[in-house]
Parts: sequence; C-alpha cells; structure tokens
Amino acid sequence: MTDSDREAQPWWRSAVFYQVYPRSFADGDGDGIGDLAGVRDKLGYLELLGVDALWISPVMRSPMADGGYDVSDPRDIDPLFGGMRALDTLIAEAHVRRIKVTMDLVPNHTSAEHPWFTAALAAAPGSPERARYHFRDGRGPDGAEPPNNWPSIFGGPAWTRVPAADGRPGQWYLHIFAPEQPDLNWDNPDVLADFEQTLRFWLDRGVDGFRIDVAHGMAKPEGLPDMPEVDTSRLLAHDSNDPRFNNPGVHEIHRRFRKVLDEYPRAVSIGEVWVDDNVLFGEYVRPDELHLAFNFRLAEIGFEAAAVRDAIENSLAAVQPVGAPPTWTLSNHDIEREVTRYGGGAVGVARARAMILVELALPGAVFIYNGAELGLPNVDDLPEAALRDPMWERSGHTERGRDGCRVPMPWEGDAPPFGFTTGEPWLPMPADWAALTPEKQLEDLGSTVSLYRMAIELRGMRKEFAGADLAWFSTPDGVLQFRRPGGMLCVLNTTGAPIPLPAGEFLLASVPLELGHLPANAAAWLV
Ligand code: TEU
Repeated sequence: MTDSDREAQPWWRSAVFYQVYPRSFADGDGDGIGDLAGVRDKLGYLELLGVDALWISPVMRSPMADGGYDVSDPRDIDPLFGGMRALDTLIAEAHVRRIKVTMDLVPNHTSAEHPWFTAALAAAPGSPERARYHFRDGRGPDGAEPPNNWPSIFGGPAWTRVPAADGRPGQWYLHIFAPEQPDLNWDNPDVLADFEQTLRFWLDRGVDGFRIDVAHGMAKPEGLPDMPEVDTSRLLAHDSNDPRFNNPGVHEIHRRFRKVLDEYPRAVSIGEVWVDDNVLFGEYVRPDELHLAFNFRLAEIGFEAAAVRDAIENSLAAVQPVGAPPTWTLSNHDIEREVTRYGGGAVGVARARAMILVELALPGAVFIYNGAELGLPNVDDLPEAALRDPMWERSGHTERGRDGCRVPMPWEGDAPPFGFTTGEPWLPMPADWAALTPEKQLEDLGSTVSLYRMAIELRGMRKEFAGADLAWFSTPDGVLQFRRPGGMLCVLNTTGAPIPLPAGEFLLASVPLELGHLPANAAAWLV
C-alpha cells in the first residue's frame, strides 16, 4: 500500500487494535486490580508491539458486578481505574505515541445502581421512571411468574421481581444479563438522548471511538413474546431466532449513533454483533450504521484449514455487499484463549502463532486480546473461591464462566504476580508463567511477542499487503494458501506433517523453516 492510498482511507480500515481488559492488564496503585495508570505505564510496550489503537474494556463508574459491564455513571471513570484524570493523561500520552484510544460503551443496560434504576425502583408501576427500563407485571396468580420465559445469558430467568408497593403485587424487570444489569427501554426517548450525550462527552475529551457492547441487543420485540425454545445448556450462545437479540429496531438506533459519530470524522464505532447469518450481520455495517462489527467466526473454530477458510470466506462475504472492511479476532475477554482452544501446551502455542500470521495477512481490521501476544493459555484450574464471573453464581455453580481468560498479565520477574501489581492480584496467577513475560520474551527473537512485533510491522509497511481482497489457491486437505492483490502469499499447514513451500521470497514464518518445507502447525508469509 502506498502512503497516499493509506492517507485516502480512514485509519481504522486496516488498523491493528489491542484490547486492554483493564482489571487484568497492569496495576498502577497496588490494589491488585489493573487500572489506567497501569496502561499508561505500558504505553512504551504497546508502541513497541506496534498496535495502532487500544480498545479499553469499560472503565466507567461501576459496582463491578460484571467486570465493569454494569455501568452506574457512563460519563465518569471509576476511582478503581484512576478517575477522569487518569483517562485524560492516558489519551494525551497515547496520542503522543500515535496510538489511538477507543472506549467500550454499554448501551443495552445500566447497572442496578444507576440513578435511573434506583429512581425506577422507588417509583410506582406505570411511572416515567419505570418506563426507562422494562418493568412488567408477572404472570399467574398474584403475578408470581416472570412475564415471559426468557433466560438470562448468565443463567436463571431474565427477570427479577421487585417488592410489592401500594398494595400492588411486585413487578418484574428485564435483565438479559445479570440482575445487576437491567435492560434499558430503547423505545424511551430519554435513553437515546442520554446515550448521545455520552458519545459526545467522550469524543470531546479526545477519545477516538467506541466498541459498542451487545450492539445486536437494545431493541426488543413488541410485547416481549416467549422464546420458541429455551436451551439453557448453552447459556452464552444465541442464534438468529432468539427474540432477545437482533430485533429490526436496532438499526435505527445505530443510525442515530452514527449521526453523532459523523460529527467527529476521526472516530470509529465497532459493534459487538453476535449474529451468524451473513446478510443480517452485514446490515449492521451499512454506510449509515456502525463502521465495523466484530466477526467472531475465527474465534469459534479450532485449528483446521477448511474451517479457517470457511470462516474467512464467510466473514468477507458478510461485509463485501455493504462495502465495510472485515474484522478478525481470535479471542477476547469472553472467549477461551486460542492457545487452549487449539489444544494447549506447545502445540497450542505453535498453532496460535500460525493463526496470528493468518489473521494479520488478511485485509481489514485485526483485534488482539491482551496476553495473546505472550501466548497465554486459559487458566482452567482457578480455585472455585477465586471465581468472579457472575456466571458462576448465576448458573448454580455449573458454569465456571470467563475468568480463565481474564487472569492478569505477567510482566517481569520469576514468580507471581510477575510485576502485574505490588499487591495481591484479583485472580491468582500461575507460577509457571515466568517464561512468558515480556521481560523474557522481548529479548528472544523466536518468542511469540517477537513474532507479533515483526508481523505487525511487516503488515504495516510492506506494499504486498495492499488490496481489500484475496485469492485462494487450491491446496491439499489441511493446507490453506491465499494471496493478497499486492502479492503477499500466506500458507497455513494444519496437517500433521511438513509440506513443501511454494516458491517465493521468505518474509516471516511462525517457526524456523526446514529446507523449503513448512512444518506442521505453522504458517509462513512469502512474497
Ligand atoms: O457480551 C455480550 C454477549 O452477548 C456475550 O456474553 C456473548 O454471548 C458471549 O461472549 C458468547 O460467547 C458483552 C461483553 O463482552 C461481556 O463481557 C459482558 O458480560 C456482556 O456484554 C454484558 O455487558
């Protein structure tokens, strides 16, 4: 890509985003929980890694019932993370290093401690205060049954009953996530007006855009009908027929968000859109809606060439008709880490290294979850007493939840907490992570973090990565090969044996190459 091509495009079209899960990234004040001072302290590392932008998971005021995804004041930073000054400093210093800062906003619900919800609880059924949420009378005698059969994503019913008042039976309120996260009623004009204010508030402070939580939520179907089928064995999953998500009214909401974003030409919006159907997914990134939407196909599959190709083709097919760039993600704070998903141990790491080369070879925006660049695995043996994800309690201790991918980052030294904090980390850290710290890995050219650095740098500077498309080569089972219009060729080997490499100048590989061969569980870039 030439410099003028690059300038003609908005910065986010091919950006490498780095997701900071702030509780787990770096702790600046020694309370055991990561914060914005910790992020600031690591900006040099992030610059070295070469990422274009940060996506910081929510840092607004929150009682932290769901790691900050329960927001009690959307226009303030929680003191736990350092308050407003910490954000202002971080934005200023990140910008000096040419790193953009995007924040995570949560429009689908508030915290139960948001002043609107406290007011709604104190007010009568039918009041304007209750109309900002979804309050309903229950079904059955005395309204003792929930208004419909929807389950919460975290287990149990999606409804909680509030106490009776004025001789009337207690009503129920809707929460698709935890009871501490009541769903907002997006048919109520107060809700949009407040959210528009929130967008402008952060954009005026210099934020470069937003990741929009549950961007396929918000709108609810008329009358809140029962779900046709309730499968509580797959709590987090939801398909296209699920009335809790992806209701047509959501698109008008995105159009309204976009109008505000268009007042700030630098800003990007990235929606969390768990919608499988390509046509329905593409609707979220039409020219007057979100700029980008997370496509989770690569995060949902194992290490198998045909599945990888299918995920890539579908992700491209979903956005091409509407002209939006594709996005790629192998993991985030809700998903098992890729090293573990690919089998764990040395093989899992080798496969994760191969897959980051595939991902960074693709056109569009790439999202890296903090710790992926260190090759961190999931931590699946956290003691039960340590678990903090609301899923653990809500599921009646049948689902351990997502803490295993949220264990704090190891930075330096030979024993936990590896420089993450001077205190006690909020989740215990495995003693065998000593070799995974940036301190150890940065000086080793063969390390995973060095591979990420080199790959990000090449992707940003080589003209062979130009073009919004790719061409596939027919290959034997277990092999994937594609070329970008600029000439970059990516080969992935998911077979159990080495394969001959095609001719070409070697650019980078996830493993040392052996005499023109690509070993198993590896990928290479050629030009
Ligand atoms: O996640 C929303 C969401 O739908 C996920 O729970 C999804 O179902 C799951 O990850 C599929 O594996 C967002 C945030 O990313 C998550 O951390 C929050 O808990 C949730 O919203 C509520 O705000």
